[in-house]
Amino acid sequence: MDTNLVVTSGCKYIDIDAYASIIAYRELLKRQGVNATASTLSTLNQSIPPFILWLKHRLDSADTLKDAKYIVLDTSNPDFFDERVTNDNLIEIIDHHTGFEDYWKNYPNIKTQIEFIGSVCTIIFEKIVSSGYTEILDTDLCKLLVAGILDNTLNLKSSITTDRDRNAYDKLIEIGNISNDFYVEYFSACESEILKDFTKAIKDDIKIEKVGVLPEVIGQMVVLNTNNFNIEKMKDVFAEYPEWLMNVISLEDGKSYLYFNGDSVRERLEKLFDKQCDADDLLVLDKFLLRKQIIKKARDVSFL
Ligand SMILES: [Mn+2]
Repeated sequence: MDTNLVVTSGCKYIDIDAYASIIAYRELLKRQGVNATASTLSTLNQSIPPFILWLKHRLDSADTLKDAKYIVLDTSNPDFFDERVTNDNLIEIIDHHTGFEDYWKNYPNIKTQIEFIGSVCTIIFEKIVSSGYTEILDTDLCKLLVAGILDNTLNLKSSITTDRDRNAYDKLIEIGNISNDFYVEYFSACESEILKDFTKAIKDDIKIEKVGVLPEVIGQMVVLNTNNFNIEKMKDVFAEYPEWLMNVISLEDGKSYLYFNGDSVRERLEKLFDKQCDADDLLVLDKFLLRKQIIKKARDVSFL
């Protein structure tokens, strides 16, 4: 009897890169005659809006199949694997997060491909092409993979984006006959999910750490554009903190909108970024920075 192969990802939450790549890899394996399913025990996060779930390629149910072998995508940290995975039933890992490359060298029976590129969807697309099964790339499968690339590379504008990601994106748009505006459809759908509970979305992504001249409390939200971003509602969330900063990353114009409170924070931010504020409580960066990049900058700058 054929072995059951289960393609899965991390525990707790999975994002669109994991969701799309496990489904696409299952499609490739099935086309190659392998008995493969794609499933997760984790919650799907807000990067997987309803219209993505309604595409024709979907997850299989997460049954625990007897004697199943597992393939894990989009994570290589064994502490964060889907709960069904053990080092004994795991046969392959494909990931784009660094940190565990050496660990897996101790397990030569587990095939490992860890590459620091924008998205695992890019790797799966390349696998489909190099194995000669491009015909499985129908419009819906292309949309899944494109969404994974868009999300993980922040609309191809994040510094982790590589030429391989851009090439995969271009090819998928072409093969799937997808509109160049698909990014608007995708990111608007994610934004609507976030805006359903705006306050919770901000609260769930607040980082509290005192670094350099930055306020101790820093929030972050990724939006298509700032049109629907409710500044007053945001200020309510931060009202309990003496000093705060909110990094709103706008994907359409590629800018960071840094909202903050107080004259002192304003002066420190103007110095840090060597830029005048656009308003009493707003500094706009012409190229967006992720919160971790802002924190790194504050840490590296010692003159303040
Ligand atoms: Mn990823």
